[in-house]
Amino acid sequence: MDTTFRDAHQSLLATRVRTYDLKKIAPYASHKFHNLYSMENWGGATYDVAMRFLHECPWERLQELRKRVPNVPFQMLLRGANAVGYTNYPDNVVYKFCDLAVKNGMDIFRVFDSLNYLPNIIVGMEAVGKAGGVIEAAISYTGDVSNPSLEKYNLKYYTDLADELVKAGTHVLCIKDMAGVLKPRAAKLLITALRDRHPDIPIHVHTHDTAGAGVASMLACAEAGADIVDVAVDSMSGLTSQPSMGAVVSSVANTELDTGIDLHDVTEYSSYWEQTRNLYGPFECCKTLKSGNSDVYDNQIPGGQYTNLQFQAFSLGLAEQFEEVKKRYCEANLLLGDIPKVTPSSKVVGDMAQFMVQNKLNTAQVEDRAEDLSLPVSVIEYFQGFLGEPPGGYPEPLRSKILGDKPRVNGRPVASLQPVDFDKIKEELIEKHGKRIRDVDVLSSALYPSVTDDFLQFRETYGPVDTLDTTLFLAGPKMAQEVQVDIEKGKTLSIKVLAVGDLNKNGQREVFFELNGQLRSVMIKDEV
Ligand code: 3PY
Ligand code: ZN
Repeated sequence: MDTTFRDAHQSLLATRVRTYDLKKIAPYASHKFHNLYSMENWGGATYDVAMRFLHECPWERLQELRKRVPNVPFQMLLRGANAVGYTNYPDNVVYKFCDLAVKNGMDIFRVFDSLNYLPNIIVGMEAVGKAGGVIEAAISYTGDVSNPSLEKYNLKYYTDLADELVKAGTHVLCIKDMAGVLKPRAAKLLITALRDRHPDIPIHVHTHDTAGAGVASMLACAEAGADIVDVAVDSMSGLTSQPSMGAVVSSVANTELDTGIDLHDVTEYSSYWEQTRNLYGPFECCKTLKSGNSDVYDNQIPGGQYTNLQFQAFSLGLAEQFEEVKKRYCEANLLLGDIPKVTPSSKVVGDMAQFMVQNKLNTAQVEDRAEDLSLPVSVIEYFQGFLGEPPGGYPEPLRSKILGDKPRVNGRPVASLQPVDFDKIKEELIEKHGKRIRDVDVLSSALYPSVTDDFLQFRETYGPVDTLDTTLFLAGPKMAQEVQVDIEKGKTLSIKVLAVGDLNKNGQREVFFELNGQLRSVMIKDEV
């Protein structure tokens, strides 16, 4: 599977790659990589970021890509009962989401739960199945099955969970190594065990290359009987992204695992992405992340979160603080019960780690003073059971000390939630934004109410900014530069900024420009 259109840029460029740039290369991918198992191009953080930061509709991205790639299965990441959000939604939201996703062109849904909590995974699986999608249930990999002293997440833990997922009807079984901690020897042990137990189920492995061993691990998986591994095109691979497509393709060329992909095509594809990546300089992880980091084997921070935490620490001028956060992250994980760490459980561990750093607390101090600390909301909610149940249960007496008499949820967190009333949301949206509200807007609003409101408002005010090229979108036009904007097929606007007036008493400036040769002006709030 090629992850370039989703996880690679989620991990390296803060999920900022725009539909504009995906659309341009989609036909090439369709022609040259028609024998991919799938292209991952949707879900995870892309849904939220598309609306919140790119001011574009995630559903239109899916539709546009589908038009350009009719022949390669599309794959997305579904966070189980969290769909493409950060919190549990009532089941009817997850069902509706999957239904619309299939209708808009999605094929394969990788479904996971951040605590490997089976009831949450099963909600997602059932929703995908009902919608007619391909169910790829994922086990989030944590620990190290090649280290006999780490007993909690041993081979039996994974094979038991795999048995449950197969019994629940998954079409494909995925090992989701979200931090990149599946070492080659562990990969061989794990995939061999799964292959022996389930000879017929397709096995798909996902990893991140944070330590630098990703290619070796994916080769080990393939040799042990995995059917599909995840890679990103070379120029969007490595570090916290997936291992390199070109490296994997070349390593298995002329063997029985030959992918049939031509390395020259990978190189050409990579060159497009190399140039495109340059457009997203402000979001580039490489500003701070310069090399592989094998400390991920200790801290197990997932790819996207690794770059985020590092970026946060560096932008506060506290580079040394990142070392401290990573140490506390390990401790916070153990305090919370040694859990899989992936959205949103990784946020709980990250929030706890940062809280410990800011308040200069170690594990013993947290345990001693738990009743009196103002812990982050995410941590309290985790202990209340809002995410689901962690493997092996909650650590006690810490949980009781933290919660006191706060309510606790037993079992599946949303089992008692009222279904969302989509008709009511639609009415409210029409009242605010007019009649052009579509079902996909209603669903966006059920998932992200205020982000969707802002997105719809922005679109009404400024029009579809996804037609602007990326430099123009991120940096704006230079004075006297003539820019072309294709608003629809055969309709191009030519815009040239001519002059910017003085600041008036309302904090605005008059901007003079030419639109298709006609002089125009507009008042714009000065935000500098
Ligand atoms: C996501 O949930 O967005 C992830 O990529 C998890 O690994
Ligand atoms: Zn990932």
